[in-house]
Amino acid sequence: QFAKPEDAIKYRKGAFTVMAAHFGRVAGMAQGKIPFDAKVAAQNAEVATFMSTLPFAGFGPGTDKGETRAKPEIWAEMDKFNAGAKKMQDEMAKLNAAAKSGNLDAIKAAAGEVGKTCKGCHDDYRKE
Ligand code: ASC
Repeated sequence: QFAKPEDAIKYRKGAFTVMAAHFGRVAGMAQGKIPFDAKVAAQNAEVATFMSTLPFAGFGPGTDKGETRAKPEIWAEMDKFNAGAKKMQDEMAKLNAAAKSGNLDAIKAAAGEVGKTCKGCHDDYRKE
């Protein structure tokens, strides 16, 4: 899928960046930092949900070294890492459903759960 390990690293970072941009808009509305617009929230949740499926293809063998903050524990604990990825994707899908409903309270709750999954993995698997 990737010609070189650095291509995979670039890919996964790009996918996380795009996911974060779109999740961030929904999270911003959930936190009252951005005015709530149900249509915009739904559009951004949809993109974040799709993007959540992409980054993990970029953590293949040999992609532990290079321009990355990914800790070696990822490859030593790949099952646990993948379980964390799945949890994030599941919570993001719930946020997507909440955003489609247009219910701000449901969006707030679901966005909080997504944020916890982001932070959990960063605490365990991302260098400062
Ligand atoms: C975001 C983002 C993260 C998470 C994290 C949640 O919007 O870019 O990495 O939420 O800050 O704690």
